[in-house]
Amino acid sequence: MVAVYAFNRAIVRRPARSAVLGLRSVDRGVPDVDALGEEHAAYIAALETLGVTVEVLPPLEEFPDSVFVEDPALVFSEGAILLRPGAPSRIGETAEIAPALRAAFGDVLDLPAPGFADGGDVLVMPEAVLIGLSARTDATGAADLVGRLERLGRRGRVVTPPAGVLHLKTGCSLLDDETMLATPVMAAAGLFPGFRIVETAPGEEAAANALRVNDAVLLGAGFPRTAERLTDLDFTVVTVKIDEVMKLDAGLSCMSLRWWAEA
Ligand code: CIR
Repeated sequence: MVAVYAFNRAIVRRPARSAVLGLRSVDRGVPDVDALGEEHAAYIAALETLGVTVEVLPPLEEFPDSVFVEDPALVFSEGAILLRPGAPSRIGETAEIAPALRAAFGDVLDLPAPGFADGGDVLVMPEAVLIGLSARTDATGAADLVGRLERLGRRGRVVTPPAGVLHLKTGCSLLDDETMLATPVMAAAGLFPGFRIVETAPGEEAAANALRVNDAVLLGAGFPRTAERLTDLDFTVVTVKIDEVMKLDAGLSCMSLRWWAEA
């Protein structure tokens, strides 16, 4: 099986001008939509440079957070799962992303009502798929998702991340088959038995939502000490500016759905 961080296809959606109305739990300022568009374009370019063919969907003004395509769906080489995002303003994003997934995958499953699950709460690891309970992902949604994952040959495991994080992956990301990048708080939660954990540097917790893509780790720009920790461990780090993205409580995984498509 190819590594869970081997990707040759991705779907992204351009940010809408309505992104200024996107959900924000912490006020870090209103994002500048032009700068957000530039960050998004640079993100696409970074994926392409790493060997990923990117399908770019048009912006959706009626859904301010729809640039974060990771939340309404999950994708694997074996098929896709349409999710039910837990924020009322985002539930309609699933129907919007569905056509692109039906075109790309033979097998597209649905998460049934009434549960909710956001893709940001799902961390794909080599042996299991972690599903974090959160304000967006409830126990019913998580349990139903375990069943859907089984149908795609994947083992789901439900975990309870520390309180106060938006999504499981707000605080952690997979670096390789045995290494996890995590905030100190997430690292202390004991969610990753058997993994070597690299902690984000003090004050750089937002770096935790990194994205391993093929041979490189995409890391937000502006986290020099965390970048150094990764390069010291021989990871190839590619930095991407996400200042505007972070104002919307998001990071690098949130802006794409990624998978390995067999030729
Ligand atoms: C939201 O609150 O839903 C968006 N403003 C941010 C979504 C970030 N997505 C992710 O972490 N997967």
